[in-house]
Amino acid sequence: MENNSVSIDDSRDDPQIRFSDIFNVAVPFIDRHLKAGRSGKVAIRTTSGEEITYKELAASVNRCGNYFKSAGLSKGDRILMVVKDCPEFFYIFWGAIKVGIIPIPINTLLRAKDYHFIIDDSECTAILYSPEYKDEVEPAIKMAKNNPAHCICIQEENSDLAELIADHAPDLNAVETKADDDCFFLYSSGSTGNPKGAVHCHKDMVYTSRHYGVETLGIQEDDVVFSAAKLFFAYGHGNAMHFPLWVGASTILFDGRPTPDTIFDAIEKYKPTIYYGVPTLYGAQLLSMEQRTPDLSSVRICVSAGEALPPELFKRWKEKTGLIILDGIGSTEILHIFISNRSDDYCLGSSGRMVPGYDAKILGDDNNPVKQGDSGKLWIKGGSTARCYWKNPEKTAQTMQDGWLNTGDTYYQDENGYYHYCGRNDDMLKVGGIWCSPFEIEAKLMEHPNVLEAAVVGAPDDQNLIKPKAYLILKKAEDKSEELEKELLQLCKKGLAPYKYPRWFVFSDDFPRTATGKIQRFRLR
Ligand code: 3UK
Repeated sequence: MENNSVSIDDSRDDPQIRFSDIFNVAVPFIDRHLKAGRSGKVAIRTTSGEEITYKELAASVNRCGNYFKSAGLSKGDRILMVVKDCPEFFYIFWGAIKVGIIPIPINTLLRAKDYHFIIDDSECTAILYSPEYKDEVEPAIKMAKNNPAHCICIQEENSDLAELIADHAPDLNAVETKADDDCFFLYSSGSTGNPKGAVHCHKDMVYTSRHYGVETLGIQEDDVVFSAAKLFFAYGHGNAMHFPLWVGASTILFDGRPTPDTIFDAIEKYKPTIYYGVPTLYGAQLLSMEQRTPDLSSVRICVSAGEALPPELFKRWKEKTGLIILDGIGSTEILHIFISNRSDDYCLGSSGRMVPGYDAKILGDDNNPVKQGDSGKLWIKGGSTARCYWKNPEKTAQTMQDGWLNTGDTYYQDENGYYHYCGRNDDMLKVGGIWCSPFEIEAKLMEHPNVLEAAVVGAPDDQNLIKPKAYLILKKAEDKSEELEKELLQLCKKGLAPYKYPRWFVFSDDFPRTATGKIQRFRLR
């Protein structure tokens, strides 16, 4: 096989991906497009009006790789990226990979103490950041024990990336790496404890792009993608960067805060064919559609991940837009989505069926597989799973065993093969000795027309027994009343197993959320 190439045997039902012995993933994702005749095609369009062709992308990636080399960085060094969604994100990420440096994109919504931890934990040699984040990043650099040789605010006078790389050559041969050499890390924030760096290899992006992007989603060269989930998030990373670059499509980058209006504006103006959102945003978008009728006619696929999509949101979105939302579950450790609904094969309220290339097992408390239909702990095996957590053998051993990854989720599989989410293992409730999924109760509450969002947690009653407690955000706060509480109670008592109705209702304006918008139920408890 030619160096840096991938071969896929399409004649089989489960196409096998093979990698050349020498394999640097920047070649198929960046360089390949020039030979394939896409030099003049737009790879990246920004909502501030920039257009970057595949040829310009490759040249900037190469200049950036050459710049890193000239700055004394070398193979195996790690660089942190606290970078907003902009073309420079691509130049740094791929330029680093091409010269064997390990880029580590991190959440741009973190605080100084988190950056401090990651600067020390990763033992990075450089940190590159957008000026928007300097107030949190710069104090973190000062606090850290590790002293990165290069701290660069990339869109500021004197350290603007475009200027730093301008004098470097636009050609660069990829450094020799292997498909299972370390390529990039993504830090995953657990609900407790410090973030852990999931170590991903060169082959991983190929695996997700092929099995999820192409075989499951059906992304094609003429697609234009737009992800409301940002590039630093593994979900956004695949959506807006890996998949379009794998097939030679175009991606739209928006560096601002995703709100219903900013997202609708971008969709109307840049006309994506694939739109990726998260449930919370779909919910807010639906609400805003009471005032605004956005033109979504360019969109053929809507995707949701990050947390389970409540069936009510799916139904309302379909009613309003005529489009279905494809829910799928992914994780930072697996890199992207491994169970998913499809346009021609979906089951409302489920995460869908297995993505090709992944296997699942659902284990009971005794660590044996449960009967089909019973819920248990979901473990996943597949070729894009992180090799380990960086410098954390204990967590690695707990989470990754014999190629299987413990997702931390409880699932059951129905008789048609669809997987149904029942909650995080740590969020599940036992009520009267029986497992009870907060998610099921939330979905029921959200059927009520006044309810925007619901979060259910376990709370002790006067006998110190755990019972469900519902926190609710109403569409209009003034709708709160005793009458409404009674209606909600009736709705739950009628539609759920008898032990499952919430014993308390608390109305709030917002919920505690992670930086990526997930509800932090443990903080409500
Ligand atoms: C939960 C879901 C129900 C689940 C992610 C798509 O979310 C992503 O990665 P994270 O590491 O979190 C993983 C955990 O989030 N989850 C995600 N999607 C769903 N639960 N239904 C869903 N559709 O607990 C999972 O273990 O932040 C999502 C692609 C790449 C990703 N990294």
